[in-house]
Amino acid sequence: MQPASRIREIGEFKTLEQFIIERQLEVSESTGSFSRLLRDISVAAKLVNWHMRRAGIVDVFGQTGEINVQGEVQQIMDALAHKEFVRALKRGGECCLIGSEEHSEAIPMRTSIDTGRYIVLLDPLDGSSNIEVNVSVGTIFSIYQMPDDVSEPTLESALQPGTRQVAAGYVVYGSSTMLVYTTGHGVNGFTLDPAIGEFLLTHPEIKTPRTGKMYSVNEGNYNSFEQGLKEHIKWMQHEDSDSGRPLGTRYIGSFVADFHRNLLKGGLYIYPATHKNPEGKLRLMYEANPLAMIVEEAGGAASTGAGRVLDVVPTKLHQRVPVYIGCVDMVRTAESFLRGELRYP
Ligand code: AHM
Ligand code: MG
Repeated sequence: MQPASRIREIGEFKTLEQFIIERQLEVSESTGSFSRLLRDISVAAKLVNWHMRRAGIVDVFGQTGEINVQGEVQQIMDALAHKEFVRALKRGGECCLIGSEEHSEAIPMRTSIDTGRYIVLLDPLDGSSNIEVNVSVGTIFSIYQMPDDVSEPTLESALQPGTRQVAAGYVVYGSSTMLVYTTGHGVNGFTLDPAIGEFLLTHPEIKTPRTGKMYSVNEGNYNSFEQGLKEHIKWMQHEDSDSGRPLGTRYIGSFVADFHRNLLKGGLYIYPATHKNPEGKLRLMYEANPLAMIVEEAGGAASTGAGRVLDVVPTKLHQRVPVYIGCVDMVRTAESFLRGELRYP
């Protein structure tokens, strides 16, 4: 009798490092610089994962007592994750400038290797208010190249639209730890095998479905949503078995985790403008743009409600933006409701 599914041996999987080296020509150069940059990011991710897996045993829960640039209470793990990424990128020498959710200014790298021309923008620990209750959190990163005519790494050189990203990715620290990234040539996912400490290619060429059965939004804010979104939500809740409605709601409150589930299973994540956050809550440069690049590469879409996320021209490192992201048909339907072309009831 055949077993229901064959258990694959570790040696059958390609490691992240092997994969990166094979694909390094995708980023228009062959110096190995980009491969080393991704290696540095994956090393930091493993260290953050290590801290995370020990949370509750060692004293890394709780708040630092600092308020970050977003006006949010900084968690100890936020600060630890930020430190690990900055340290790994500094040591690696391929990155000349970091922008982090946990630091008000862009951070130029002072490194002995001054060849690095990559800019890394990141949310070191997204959804960190969820850590204490054992809910998935993540890291999101966006990679740009310094413009050729610029020699000094400054914030201005980092303020490029999302279409100029050379790569983007995230790490989700969940029931397993996964790193997912794209260089604009497909989306690939790697699962960390804790036994050998390697990310293994478990999810090659990820594609998101055209449409899905789930939507993710903080519905507690319903009263402050614009009319089109209110109608869209009521439409998604309407019973219509022919079109598969009502849709289910899944909302973790960790963007990375909600996004990851929707990417694999199909769904729509929304963080709209609200009274409290009139420009939306999520940050353009290190939350919306990287996940927008990934979702588009996987066949989905990302919109501000008024246009493509990747086309927004940034003016500030910590700029916020409304986000409608996920399956392409679901994003287009949301836009139609926002424009008033679709109405409910
Ligand atoms: P953070 O980067 O400070 O963790 O904030 C972003 C998070 C997202 O991960 C999540 O989707 C959202 O904020 C949840 O916000 P809310 O609690 O308002 O629903
Ligand atoms: Mg975040």
